[in-house]
Amino acid sequence: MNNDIKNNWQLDELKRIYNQPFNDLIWQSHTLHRNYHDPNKIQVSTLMSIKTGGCPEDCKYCSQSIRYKTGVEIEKTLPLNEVVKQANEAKNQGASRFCMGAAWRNLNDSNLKKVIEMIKEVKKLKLETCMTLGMLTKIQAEKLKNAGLDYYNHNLDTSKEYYSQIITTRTYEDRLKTLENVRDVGLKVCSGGILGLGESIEDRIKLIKELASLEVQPESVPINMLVQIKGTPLFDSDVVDEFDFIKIIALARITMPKSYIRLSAGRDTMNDQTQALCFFAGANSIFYGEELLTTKNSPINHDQDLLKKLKIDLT
Ligand code: SAM
Ligand code: DTB
Ligand code: SF4
Repeated sequence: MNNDIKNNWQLDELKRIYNQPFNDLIWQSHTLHRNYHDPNKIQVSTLMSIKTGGCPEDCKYCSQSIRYKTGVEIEKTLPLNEVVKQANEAKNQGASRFCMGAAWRNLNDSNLKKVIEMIKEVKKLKLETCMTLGMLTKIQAEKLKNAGLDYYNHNLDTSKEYYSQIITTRTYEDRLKTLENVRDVGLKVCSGGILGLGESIEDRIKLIKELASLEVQPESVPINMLVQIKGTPLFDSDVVDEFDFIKIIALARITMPKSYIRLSAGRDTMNDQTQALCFFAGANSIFYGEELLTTKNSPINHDQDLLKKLKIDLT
């Protein structure tokens, strides 16, 4: 237990919760959601790719791995003024957090200097800052924290058991180590995963178990639906049943009641009713903006209409 939050869930217990009748599961998750959060408010983050493509890693879902022919053009790290310009636009559109992502295996020292400048400038706009730059050492994490970074995103992606089917160039333990480094220096942790990689339902439940078992649970938990990218090994994989997706959101809410659960990539292909059920089940954060990193997000005017219909306000 950590601050009254249970983090010693057993797999059998989680399976029992997940396998309840749909209405019982959603009732349970929504009830908990109301105890910890305002059900009619969501947090919005805007994503920006500060360094696109050419990544040496082999993540089988990713458009930015150099190993797959996906048509994504390799770009250099973007200049500071471009980052500040996009952060300003995000703020004007209502985002409270600006997340900067780079197609790196890990952060190196010359890039560290550049991202520190970005953090400092984005902070001046009174936005929360988040970065996702690959693996981090504790010393690097500390430097980012000192520059004013609020959150670091590093996903576990899937279960420990299924992970090696998806990525071979770094281990699950490497990912856990980065999360530990981030936590140790006092940064807030954003960590979640992807559904639709060909994993079993049990793998999905195990992913949630891993996240919920961290000594301090992540403040932010992005649940992505695979965006299928032509040219990657996972293109044309079986699509996730939307009820199964909603059930994982519910399980994340039940096991991590205080966390923000982000309905992340994949909203573009989800209908409004599915998204509304995800919000009911406990999702209370989204990415807002025309683009994710290299793919389209749900259009802003569409999101605004949906939130208006549901009478959900931005935090
Ligand atoms: N390169 C860094 C890393 O992998 O840690 C940071 C950027 S990476 C694109 C961040 C996360 O985006 C991945 O861990 C993965 O969970 C998610 N992601 C990447 N491509 C995706 C896709 N096609 N569909 C859904 N999620 C994806
Ligand atoms: C996360 O969990 N999802 C975001 C963010 N963290 C970095 C990334 C989604 C990427 C979707 C595919 C793309 O646009 O390339
Ligand atoms: Fe590289 Fe990150 Fe894409 Fe993996 S997910 S290939 S590490 S950019």
